[in-house]
Amino acid sequence: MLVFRLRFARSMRHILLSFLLLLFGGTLAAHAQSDATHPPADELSIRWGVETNRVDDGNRFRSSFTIANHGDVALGTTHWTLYFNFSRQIDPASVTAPVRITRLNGDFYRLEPDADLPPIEPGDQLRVTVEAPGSVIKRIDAPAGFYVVFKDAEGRARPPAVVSDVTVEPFTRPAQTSRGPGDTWPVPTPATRYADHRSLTARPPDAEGRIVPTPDSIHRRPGAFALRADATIRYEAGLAAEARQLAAGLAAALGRRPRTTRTDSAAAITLRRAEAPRPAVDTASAEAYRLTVDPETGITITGATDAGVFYGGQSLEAWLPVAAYRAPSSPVDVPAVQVLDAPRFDHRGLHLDVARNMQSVAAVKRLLDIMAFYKLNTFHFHLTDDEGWRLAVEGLPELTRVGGRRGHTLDEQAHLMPSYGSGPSPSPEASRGSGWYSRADYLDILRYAKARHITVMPEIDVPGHARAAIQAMEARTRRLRAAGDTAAARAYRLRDPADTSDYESVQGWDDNVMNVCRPSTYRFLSTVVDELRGLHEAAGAPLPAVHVGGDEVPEGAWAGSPICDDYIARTEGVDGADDLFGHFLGRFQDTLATRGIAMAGWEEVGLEEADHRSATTTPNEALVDDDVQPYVWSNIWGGGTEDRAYRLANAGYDVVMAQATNFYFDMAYSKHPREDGYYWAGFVDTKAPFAFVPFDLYKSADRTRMGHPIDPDTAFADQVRLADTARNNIRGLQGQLWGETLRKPDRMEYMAVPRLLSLAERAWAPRPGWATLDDSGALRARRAEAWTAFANRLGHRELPRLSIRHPDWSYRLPPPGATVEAGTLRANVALPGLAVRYTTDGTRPTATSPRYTAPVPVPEGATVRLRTFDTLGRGGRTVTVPTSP
Ligand code: TNX
Repeated sequence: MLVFRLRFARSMRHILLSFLLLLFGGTLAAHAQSDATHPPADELSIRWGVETNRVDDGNRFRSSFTIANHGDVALGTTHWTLYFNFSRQIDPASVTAPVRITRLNGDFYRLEPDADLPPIEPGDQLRVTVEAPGSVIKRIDAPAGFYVVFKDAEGRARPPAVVSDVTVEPFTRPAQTSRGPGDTWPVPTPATRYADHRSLTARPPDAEGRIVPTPDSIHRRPGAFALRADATIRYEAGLAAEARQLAAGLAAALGRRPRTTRTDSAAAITLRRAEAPRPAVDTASAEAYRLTVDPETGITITGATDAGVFYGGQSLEAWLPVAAYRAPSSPVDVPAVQVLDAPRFDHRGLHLDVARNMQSVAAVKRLLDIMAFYKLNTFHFHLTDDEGWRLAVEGLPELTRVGGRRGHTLDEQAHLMPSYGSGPSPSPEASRGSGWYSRADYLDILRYAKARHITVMPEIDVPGHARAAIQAMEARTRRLRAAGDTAAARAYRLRDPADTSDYESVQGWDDNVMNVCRPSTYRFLSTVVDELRGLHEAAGAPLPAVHVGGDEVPEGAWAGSPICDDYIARTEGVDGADDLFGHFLGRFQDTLATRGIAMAGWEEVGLEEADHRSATTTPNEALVDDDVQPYVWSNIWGGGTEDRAYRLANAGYDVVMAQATNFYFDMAYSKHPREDGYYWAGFVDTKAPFAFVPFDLYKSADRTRMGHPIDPDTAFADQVRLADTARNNIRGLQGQLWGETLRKPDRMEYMAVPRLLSLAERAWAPRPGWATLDDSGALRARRAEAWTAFANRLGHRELPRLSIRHPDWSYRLPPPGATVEAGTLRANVALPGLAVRYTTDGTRPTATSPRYTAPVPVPEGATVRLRTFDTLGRGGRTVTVPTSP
């Protein structure tokens, strides 16, 4: 339909143009001809699809590009070049048509016609097939960010023009949806979902299930306290902010914001800090609180610190009947209770990558809101990577001006090249590849986080994943050299211009590692760290740790650097390029330590260099006694590195569990081709973070990334266990929102929630009974029961409450399961309680379509469509059920 309309518009334009030509004759015709060396970009279309993932025994895939000319003039051979991004490595030898495809760097490609390519005539198309290692099973994997650069008759390049008519062929055949012969993971269908959800018998959550994450203990008392709209909140000194936040939250249920006061002795709600020591909250945690609801005397929240008071307030909001939020009223009957609560883990983190795709300050604040709502306390802010540097640093304007923008360029003098489909425009308004946080922006974020008891841990990813900074400092060097200031030009340079090292990073970059042998690199890092310190100080926000990345330094970096050769010769304890990584970390750690800042990093910071790219794990003894905190991430079930977290913790490192299999929220929720996300570690559904067992993670493994069942009793026999004495070295858990696929504003929210609620449950709630079972069959059975209860809490209560309190949050609404058999529709949903609505006339269900509550007869031959809706009428993906057998 859309295609038809476009064509129609095009031919209308054609007719109109011919008509004008007839009318005005000569001059206009001459003008039109001189301009018409090629069709405009909006008269080109591109179609791309996977032909098969089964080339070379399933190790390669073949896909095709079809470039069609809908214009009035031929697309000739010499005067155009097409650019795009594609995160697979096209084999240039496999390209079939007379075109050349070159990967310029990273995921950035150029496609040029060969001289013998016949012109693509109006109405014609060119089909090019290409092969690449690996496989592609999802729409999000498709090449993106297409634009064309035409040359005029004199060979001058015109401004790049976006090709927006791009179609990705659907993934329907098994050869398109299977990753190869070892792939046994089924593509979800309405019927498989229906079968999967059947065990989740819908049952309204009992009162104890009201608070997510589950508190340490809840004691119900008889009766209820009538909380009136004219209630006041009395607070002790130092708790004014917590009182205001609670008042704002309760306003949603009471229809009016309670007054906050220091003095009113008859206040309905009292906020207090416990006197030292802290027996009042029965625990030593600084985040502990006690919430008491007494039918007579009202509500008291006692916190060990102001953070505890804040969490007590969050729990009180959650404890109110959800009906009060649906229809604010006064009074609200608050059931009497005593909640004694403290988190299981000190570190409850969420990581957000804004380098690959930028997120606005507003979007970051929204994420902080949700983190605070579920008692997460650490925001790991991934500010830099190969594809972008997002923090303004005083005195180094190129960092953001060049390193913070992506757009069409072949020399990267002014900005970086496009990545992840960010397109030709370098403008932050036009591209999520561009943008950065000014000093004021960053301060704003810090203050916002602080008010919600969230610590911001910035990440400056070095020495690999550092291309944006390297290119930016090259631009700075050029500027100052042109100005004749050679000393200043060198001062912050991050590469050795004579480096001949040949390497390639995971994302395909051949130049993304800082030179760790130049003094200027360390000067650069100190400058950035001092900037961060200054910012955190100005906001009154702590900076206990800087995350230095340290991940995925490609093999071969520095091997061809004369500066490094010289440095190695001069430096004791550094015998070759292989020693440089550890040496660099030691130096950077000193820089941080002298400023009182701990060094956090990905797991690599705790490993011997040689282990980074292998399945072995030898903790690096040199840093164990320093304040170094590895974030363990790189596990794939069956991959051999599952025990890294325990090896590091047993060796004495303070470890954060950030495992890809359970906590990578950039992985797709499912294998469905339209469910966006990566899948190198498998598919990560909402249950995955819930099912994680921090002290015995092997119990979390059910299936390999290819879908093969895992027997946890035998599969991990060779893997190291967590020593009892090392339990305290597990600091906590963290979810990761990597940014490659966060290409649209609300994607971040979709990828974060509801998985974030499962993360919060596992990081805050006490260790569940099922996790301690040794019999794996019994464990799985009890875990399934616990999941059923939790899924019901989310669907019946917590997500409706979230919708009301944060109405603009676009969390994921899971697609329904459904079958039509013998003329009867049966449907269900992964989080029981969410509304499923359906149509039988082929139209897309809306918020007013009939709600499914029990099996319904459907007319023969009807097309049944279903969608899941939230309480505000927002719908998820449409599901179509085949009705003929
Ligand atoms: C691995 S995890 C990376 C990131 C990617 C991510 C995508 C880690 C420390 N490095 O650079 O964004 O996978 O899932």
